[in-house]
Amino acid sequence: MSKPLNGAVIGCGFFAQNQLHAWAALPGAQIVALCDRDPVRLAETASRFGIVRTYADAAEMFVAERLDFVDIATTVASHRPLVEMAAQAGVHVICQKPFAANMTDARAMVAAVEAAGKTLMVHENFRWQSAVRRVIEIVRAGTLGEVFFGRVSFRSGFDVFSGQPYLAEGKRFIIEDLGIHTLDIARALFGDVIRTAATTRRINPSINGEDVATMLLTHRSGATSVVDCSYATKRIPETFPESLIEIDGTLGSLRLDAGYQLVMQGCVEDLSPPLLAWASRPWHNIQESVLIIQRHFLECIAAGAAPETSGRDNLQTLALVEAAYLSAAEARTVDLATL
Ligand code: NAD
Ligand code: 89V
Repeated sequence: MSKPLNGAVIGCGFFAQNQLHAWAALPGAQIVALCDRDPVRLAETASRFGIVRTYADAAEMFVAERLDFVDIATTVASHRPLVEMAAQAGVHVICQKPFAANMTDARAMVAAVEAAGKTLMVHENFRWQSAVRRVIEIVRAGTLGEVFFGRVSFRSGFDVFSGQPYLAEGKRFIIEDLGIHTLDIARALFGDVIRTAATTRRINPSINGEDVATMLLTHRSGATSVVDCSYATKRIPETFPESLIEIDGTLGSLRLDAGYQLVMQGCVEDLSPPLLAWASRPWHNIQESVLIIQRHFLECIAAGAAPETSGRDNLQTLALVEAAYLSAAEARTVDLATL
């Protein structure tokens, strides 16, 4: 067996804990260093995962450590400088979503890592959730024939603000944070998009951004899809954090219903994700996808292949986010080629 890759995680906040649990479960990697500018989070996380070498400053870490890869788990404002620093240091990179604050930054980040000849993957994990993955495999196998309609829907009243208070503060909220995942699922299922039209609303008065968005996508394949998301939906039972899917094709239809129930051609298949030892409900669906995407990253490095959710691929998802905001702001259809 080849030697595990040496990695470092930058950002020891809310979500990085999942990434660190997943790394601990993957024999192909070992996390040898941690970085966070918050000393309390850094010390607590280092002690939780038994990681001895810690840094408050990423630049110092890149000088001091011999790394194969870095896993950037900070919020979006720091992504461009950290990705460029990693490219300069000549290491493979994983960067959390949203990959960048705008298309200019995103393109520069992709170019920097490509110039370094290293692998860049965006931690765009929703398309790696096992139930969603099963639906993607069915569509890609052609079982439904030519797909002409799809819907990817995420509607919830779950309090995401207690774990991630910054989500209530930004001018942008649901499309940039959550819609980005469901738009990416739509791309994985139906292919790239040529134009979109979107509406947004803010229902919760105590946050700054939009918490409801509805997006109509025209895919290059000819399929039309609706991607809708809401954190203002009081529903019983609560379905957080499930993405519900409907697809119509020329040979058949399917639905991924609440409770991870796949309904296809009159049959029901239970796609409930496993509860990993370190996971907790209702997050276990997302937590499993973290393990799967990080395993995919290691497999791609070993094979010298581009990750499915590479930085370059993610430019298309990010463009959809930008197009949705532009469409909603100007009440018009946006052609993706203009971005
Ligand atoms: P958080 O605020 O809890 O944690 C971020 C940490 O990064 C903080 O501890 C902060 O001190 C540190 N940090 C910021 N800039 C830094 C820098 N330049 N150098 C060193 N440390 C720095 O945020 P979070 O909720 O963990 O979210 C982190 C990212 O993960 C966000 O981009 C968010 O959108 C994403 N996220 C993804 C998923 C998913 O399923 N893929 C789920 C939740 C959050
Ligand atoms: O997956 C995420 O990016 C999270 C959440 C599911 C809460 O939207 O921020």
